Amino acid sequence: MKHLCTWVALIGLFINGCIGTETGNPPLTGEMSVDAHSSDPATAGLRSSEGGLTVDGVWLGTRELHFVEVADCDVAPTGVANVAPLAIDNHASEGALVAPLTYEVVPYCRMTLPLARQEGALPSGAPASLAGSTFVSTGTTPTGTAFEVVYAAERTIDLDAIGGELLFGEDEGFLFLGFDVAAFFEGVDVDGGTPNGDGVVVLSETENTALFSTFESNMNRGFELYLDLDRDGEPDTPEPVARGVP
Ligand SMILES: [Ca+2]
Repeated sequence: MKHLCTWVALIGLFINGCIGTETGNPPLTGEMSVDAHSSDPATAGLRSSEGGLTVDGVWLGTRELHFVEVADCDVAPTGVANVAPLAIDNHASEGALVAPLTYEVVPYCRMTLPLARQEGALPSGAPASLAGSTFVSTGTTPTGTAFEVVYAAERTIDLDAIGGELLFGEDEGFLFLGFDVAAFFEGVDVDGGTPNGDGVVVLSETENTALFSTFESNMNRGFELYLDLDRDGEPDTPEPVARGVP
């Protein structure tokens, strides 16, 4: 019996070694809620207007999301993803997407978020311009003109820790990844754009390029990470713990 117990203990160690992490501990699990929101509805509101733009579409998906440890902050992340790829979806619709999260209790300096290109059949309700694109936002201006922002290029957004590091303790791996439509559209005079033949103001690399350029320079800082320890799918605090850097 003693030999059997020894073997069971050794097998246990072996299994722990296989599923463990660099710290030797198995990864902790949590959740990431993902949703668009607005920090300033007077600039851009979500599904309703408070005098600014009304945004009804924020279409994007990602490849794997990684937290980068402080010790490896200058290195591109490798290894197991902290969050599996997020399917391309409209994050301006009602309700947050909730994705499983794995993490360790180690200081992270950033999270990397590579946008995914839409390939194959379009998701239900998606605008045609999403085909081959990595980001599309749709809505209407205060004067009722429809608009579409179409971003076609590959882009990886680094959300840098505010205050130097992100450290999530046990039971603290509950986060909210937000896409702030007010940050995206700050200073973008969509009503000043030239509509196409369908009456839609399209902002892209080839249409209304000056407006698109302003949007693009805003874009990264609209990606924000907050704590959501109460797991209500909303940020716990007004200020994020990490934000996209231009
Ligand atoms: Ca919350």
